[in-house]
Amino acid sequence: MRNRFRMSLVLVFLTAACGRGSAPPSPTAPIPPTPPPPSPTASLAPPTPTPAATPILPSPTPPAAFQPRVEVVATGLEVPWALAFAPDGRIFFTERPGRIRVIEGGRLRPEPVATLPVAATGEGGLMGLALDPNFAQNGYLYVMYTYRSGNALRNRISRLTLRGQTAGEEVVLIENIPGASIHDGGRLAFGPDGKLYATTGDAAQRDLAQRLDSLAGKILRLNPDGSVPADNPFPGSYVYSYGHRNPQGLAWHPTTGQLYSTEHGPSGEMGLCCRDELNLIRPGANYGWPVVTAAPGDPRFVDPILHSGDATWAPAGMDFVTGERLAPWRGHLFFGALRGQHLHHVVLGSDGRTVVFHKELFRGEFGRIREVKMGPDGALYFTTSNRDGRGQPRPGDDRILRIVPGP
Ligand SMILES: [Ca+2]
Repeated sequence: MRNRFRMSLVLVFLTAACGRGSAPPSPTAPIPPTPPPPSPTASLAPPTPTPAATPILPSPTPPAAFQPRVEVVATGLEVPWALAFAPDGRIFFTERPGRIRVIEGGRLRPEPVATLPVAATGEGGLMGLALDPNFAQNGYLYVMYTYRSGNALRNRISRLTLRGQTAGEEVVLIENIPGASIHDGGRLAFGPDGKLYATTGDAAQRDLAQRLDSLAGKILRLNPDGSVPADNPFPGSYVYSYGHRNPQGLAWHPTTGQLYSTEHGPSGEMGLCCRDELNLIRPGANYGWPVVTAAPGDPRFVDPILHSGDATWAPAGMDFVTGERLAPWRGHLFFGALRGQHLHHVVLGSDGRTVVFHKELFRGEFGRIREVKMGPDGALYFTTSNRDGRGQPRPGDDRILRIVPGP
């Protein structure tokens, strides 16, 4: 099937959305001076001269002549939560009820490579998936999922080993991350520094997000063997950043190596609504939840670089476009919107912090969109989430789709 771009989509400039143009606040939390090093393989986006003290705003360059189309990769799925591409072309993905499945040679294998005994309740279940940077040699897959411990829900991060068509030999890396039927975070991704990053939600206990002795409401950073990296911002702690409500997206800029994360804003807590966030993540920084939301300029916290104001996106997976195939979008950031039912297209300025423009693509066309991931084939993959209990399933749902050059 083909879906043309809707060029009538709203183009919104950030200066209106964020409402603050002056210098960013400097958080009081200790900030180590060195961000993760840039990816050695990143060479595709234009160089980013950033030393200027004042953000330079390149003129927006909407790709007017670019007509992508959408291809169907797989159908009949149940809440595909995360995608991971193996070096040999296989596509691994999680389904939230507990299955790890694989698409091989363009065909979905009917049998999962693993079915995990997860607690698939509410927003929890089998969520994040990442393949080891040396996956071709060691077959390691990393997963994050919700499980039941007595009467409580918890989340854990585990490593599995793939042998043939079966993944097993589970090694638990982190246990007892607070869980709940909502706000479980769950995204896993390897950074360009070779460390494994994970997002955790506040597990509906919002005050935990400000507590450095809790793993809830955080972005965590760990060595692949589950130990704490020696250069983490808080010695002996997995915590990389804190003050998060329910972050569910992680992506590193292809040239600067800087980390970005999407986060769900309040849905009724303290009488607040909406204000979903896109954050530029700095090690050790405090992103404010539940003390502040949106971008109030409180110097104790780091404001988002973009937020949804009074609208709700419910942002999830995200990635930057790289490569030649979608060249007009190279270096642009895309994230899926569940409640917002669209793919959010973001162009950053050369400072990596200013949003030059952003717009909503495919609004309503595919329903809820959860995972977004750049494929090794140069296509941008995304997944629907219409069978998660909050959507309206359509024929073929849930689906994995990909954007390729059109028409
Ligand atoms: Ca925040």
